[in-house]
Amino acid sequence: MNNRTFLLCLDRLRRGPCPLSVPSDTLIVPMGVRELQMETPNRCPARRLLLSGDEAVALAALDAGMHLGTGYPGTPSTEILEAFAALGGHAQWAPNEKVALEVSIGVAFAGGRALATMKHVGLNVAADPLFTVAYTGVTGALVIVSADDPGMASSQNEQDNRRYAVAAGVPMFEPADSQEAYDFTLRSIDVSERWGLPVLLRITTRVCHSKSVVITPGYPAPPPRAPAFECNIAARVMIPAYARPAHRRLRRKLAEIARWNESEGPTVMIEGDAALGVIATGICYQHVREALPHSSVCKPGMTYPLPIERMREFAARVGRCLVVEEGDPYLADAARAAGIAVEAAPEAFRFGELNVARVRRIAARDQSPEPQPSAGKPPELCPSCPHRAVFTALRNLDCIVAGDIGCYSLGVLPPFEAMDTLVCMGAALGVGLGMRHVLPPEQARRVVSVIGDSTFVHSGITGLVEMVYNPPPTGHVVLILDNGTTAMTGMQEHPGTGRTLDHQHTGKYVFEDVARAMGIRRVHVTDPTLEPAAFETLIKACLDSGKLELIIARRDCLLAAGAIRKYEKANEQPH
Ligand SMILES: Cc1ncc(C[n+]2csc(CCOP(=O)(O)OP(=O)(O)O)c2C)c(N)n1
Repeated sequence: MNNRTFLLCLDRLRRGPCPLSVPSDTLIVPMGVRELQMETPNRCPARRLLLSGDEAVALAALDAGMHLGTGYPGTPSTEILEAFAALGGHAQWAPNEKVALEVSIGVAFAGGRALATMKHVGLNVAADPLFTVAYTGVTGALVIVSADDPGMASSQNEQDNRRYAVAAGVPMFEPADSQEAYDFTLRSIDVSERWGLPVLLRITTRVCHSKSVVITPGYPAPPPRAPAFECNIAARVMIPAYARPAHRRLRRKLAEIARWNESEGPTVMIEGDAALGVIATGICYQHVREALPHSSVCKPGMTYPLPIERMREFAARVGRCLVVEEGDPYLADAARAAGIAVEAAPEAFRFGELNVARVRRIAARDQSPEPQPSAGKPPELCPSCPHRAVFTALRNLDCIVAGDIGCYSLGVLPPFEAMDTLVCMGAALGVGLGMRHVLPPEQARRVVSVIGDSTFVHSGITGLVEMVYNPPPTGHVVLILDNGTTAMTGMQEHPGTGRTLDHQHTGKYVFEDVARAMGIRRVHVTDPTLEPAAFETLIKACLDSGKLELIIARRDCLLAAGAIRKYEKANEQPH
């Protein structure tokens, strides 16, 4: 059975257009990945499961025999690789998203199936290889998950990564629930292998984290080919002479995929009230079904290239054609550019997530002020978090703090209010150096760059290279907050912990050794919680020295410390 026949069989297993409307006599197994783990090696019986979107992607990856899953943690994508590993898949954390994508490209060049997972801003880091792998194409399958966070539940911006699919020329699927997260992962593999292109699986917070029913087909998906190297220099070495035809090749493939999407793509059409038709994708489709149950609906599953002719026919069949989407007016712009008369939500709905109430407002053209959600309890550093000692010292010394992203970002809030900038992962070093270069000396001498251990590995190291290469006249002080884990996203390992995703012993990236090897002579390793006054004195001395100073504040995260001890002990046992 080939991939496409498998997908057809999968379709036949479904009952009704909305997987959430499972008939009442249907047994739903409320099973999470933990229970599924018990089922191996017969991984693929017909099952009805209750899974989150992230778990569904992981299960599909497993069922499809994905050779490798790699990524960098980031809400709401983190659980995909964790679930994939828990199910028995080969999963690993990369130092950052760019490396994760590059490793995946290597797997797919070698004819294997690869899954690269990241949050939306992670795709910015991985954008360089993304744009060019669209030209090279792949021999096996490459599925790139972009988990977007409209509403910024846990992010520094709410960029809409559907734009990346268009800009890079990468086909894109958008699941609306866990069933589609499972199905579209398989479809992504199919499209990737059929056209030899990377495929984006764009998924948003609510789909990632909500649980809904998943039906699996009852037999394993067609097995992947065994990876083997085939030389194809013109396809994979993107010097201009080979890249020019590669770009033309990409556009031809995208035109073919567009035709396929019109005729065979996973577009759901619901014939309802002809007076109101709604075009919606992803989680917005679920909100529309609840808010406007009688409306006609057009839900493209592949959203790049769009099934624009099907959208045109749909719009022509209904009186009023409304586009309901979170984030940018991506669908509305595409429809209008194609001459389809659609109505888009007013600008106010571009901000934050949509929900059923907001969709009702959009449909009613209600532009009255929206009720403000009640202010919740502001987040704060845990009691006894080692970061507290650091921010107490920085506040007492009145430092100008170029900050970064992690639990320690909470140093910006009371009672510390000791962070002055936060842009993106790794920016603490460059931003701090920039300020040092131009501020008057008395201010420049107060500037400190503060960065977490996982963040330093992700993208801080090149900032340290910059510091050594272009040192400011007043020197600089960098603080690495080494709490032995990636705390913010749920305690993931990283190269600095010396343990793999599943907590096994591996090669360790030692911050102080790397810094010394780079020529930084003044490296201080200390526990900031042991003697807070001495720690503060150390920072003051570093600020006053006018040299390049690196302080590694090392103390395990309180919430991770017990587990870290357990992993280390287990790793000491002879295997
Ligand atoms: C490009 C990018 N990838 C991932 C994330 C999600 N994220 C934010 S901070 C962070 C790492 C935090 O770990 P660490 O630097 O060790 O600080 P801690 O939370 O442990 O204090 C991650 C993975 C992000 N914001 N941006």
